[in-house]
Amino acid sequence: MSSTVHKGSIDRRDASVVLAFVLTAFIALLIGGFAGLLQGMARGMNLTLPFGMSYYQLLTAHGVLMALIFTTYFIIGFLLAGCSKALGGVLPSPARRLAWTGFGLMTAGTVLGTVLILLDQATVLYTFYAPMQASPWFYIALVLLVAGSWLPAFSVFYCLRVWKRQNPGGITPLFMFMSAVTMALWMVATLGVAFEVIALLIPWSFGWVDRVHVMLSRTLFWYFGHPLVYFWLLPAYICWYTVIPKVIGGRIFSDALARLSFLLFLVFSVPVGFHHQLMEPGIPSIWKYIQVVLTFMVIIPTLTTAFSTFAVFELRGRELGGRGLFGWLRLMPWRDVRFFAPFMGMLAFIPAGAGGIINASNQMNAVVHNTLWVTGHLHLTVATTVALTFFGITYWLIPSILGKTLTPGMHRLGLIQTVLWLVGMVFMSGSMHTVGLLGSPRRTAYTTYGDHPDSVLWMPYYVAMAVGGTILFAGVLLMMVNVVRLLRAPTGSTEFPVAEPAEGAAPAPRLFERWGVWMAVVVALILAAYAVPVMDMVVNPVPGSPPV
Ligand code: HAS
Ligand code: CU
Repeated sequence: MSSTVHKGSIDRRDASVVLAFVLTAFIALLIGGFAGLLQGMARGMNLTLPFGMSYYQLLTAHGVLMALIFTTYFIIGFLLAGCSKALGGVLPSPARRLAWTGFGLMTAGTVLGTVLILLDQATVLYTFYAPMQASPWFYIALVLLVAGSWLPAFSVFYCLRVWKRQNPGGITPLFMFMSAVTMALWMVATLGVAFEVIALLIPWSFGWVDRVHVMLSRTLFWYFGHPLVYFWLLPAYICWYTVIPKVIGGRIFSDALARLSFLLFLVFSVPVGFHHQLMEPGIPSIWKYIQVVLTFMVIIPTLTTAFSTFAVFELRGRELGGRGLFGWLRLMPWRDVRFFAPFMGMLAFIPAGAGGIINASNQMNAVVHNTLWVTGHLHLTVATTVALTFFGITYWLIPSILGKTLTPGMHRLGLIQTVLWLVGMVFMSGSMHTVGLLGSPRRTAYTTYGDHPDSVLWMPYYVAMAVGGTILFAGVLLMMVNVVRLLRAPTGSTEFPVAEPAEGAAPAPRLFERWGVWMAVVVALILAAYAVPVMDMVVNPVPGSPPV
């Protein structure tokens, strides 16, 4: 093997598969970002779209490439790298083979899906709600993407098994444990969307049946759609819990609390999809109420995460001599992009999460549902908190696995990229939130509502959104430059930062390693939240809808 010349933190073959996922993620970000730029201009500056494209077509491309493709590929690359690292820098061959096969399937799906969107055969937005109908091949592309992503999930589980065999009775390394929770969440969630696509949408789009059960398909979608957002967030949390403490020179605040938070996310992420359907008829209020209560349960692991991350900052800052209430904050490594980008992501999560609580409250949801407020919320959560953390990871991940140096110049470019992103987002997401409260609908190319004076009121915010979108696109371009520069960085070595737990901390309880118990709780809660209302939909079917 040629590892003598390879200076990366993980095996060269592992680095290749990780890089394949991460670079595909960034290609999706570039194309999806361009679609975002155009649609922002179309709306805010009356740009006529090229090639006879429609606003909705671009919006589909933007949503699919950013929310589904960029995230999933990046996450898989990051988790595989961490598992390799936890196994001493080399993945077991079956795990690597699974990852490559998954990459092939996913990429076939991604290419097919993107082509269909560009051909205007799949203008159904990223949630592909029925009765809007796409070409059947678009749904097949989705199946390839989802089923393909299960294979790298199996790689992570396989790594876990190998580690357990090598360390009988040991507590799984934190990174690997968190990766396995993330992938377990993904498996449970994607079963719902796979069922929706295979059992409902594909037969209907091929014309084998002429009507589709709209309510059931949307319910299955959101059974998947909410845990999806936690599938994006948990890898960012892996960085906050295990990487950031090391970057700032500290230790993990509490290994056991970190694991508990992840297990709570696993348990409470799935049985909550109705909070996206609060305004829909056909679901009895009591079930919406139960799912909203379960939704609010995720506030617990969220706040333990906020507490733990800031505790690490404070402990480290005080160790460095910080005094007073906030003196420690000054001593954080502000010029280190590995810290700065994710930290800004954390700050964004305060308004982002608070907005989520508003969304999930039935009465307030009536005000914000289907308005641009929700678009503002999703841009603060996934497109700021998660995206900035992923960017922060990229700055060390690429040079580390390739055996290159993260230069001071790269840090500087990274800081500029982060600031650009934040400024763009303040304009864009800020105006979206505000204009949403003023009643402007989301997913709407233009509205006059019969030239109601309100639509004049909305216009300045659309312009601000377009300005923000333009700044963000500059941020995407700079990120591409940064990725290319990372690939071409001088040979050397960059640490793969994974922190140790604080000294003297109690080990995690054995119960946390009992996967069977936790999966049983997951299944029980899902049944409690969904069994009755879904049975109700199936047993009392509405006539169903022909395609739109
Ligand atoms: Fe959400 C819609 C509810 C979190 C993503 N969400 C969306 C959509 C996306 C999305 C993509 O209930 C649009 C889907 C579509 O296209 O239709 N969301 C929530 C709730 C949370 C939440 C309750 N969302 C996320 C995350 C996402 C994400 C995370 C991506 C990564 N969301 C909703 C609802 C809708 C929705 C409804 C549907 C709306 C509709 O009508 O269509 C929670 O997880 C949030 C919990 C977070 C917190 C944090 C608050 C922070 C506090 C301060 C902490 C203090 C600190 C210390 C950190 C509770 C309270 C700071 C100290 C210093 C010194 C600075
Ligand atoms: Cu949700």
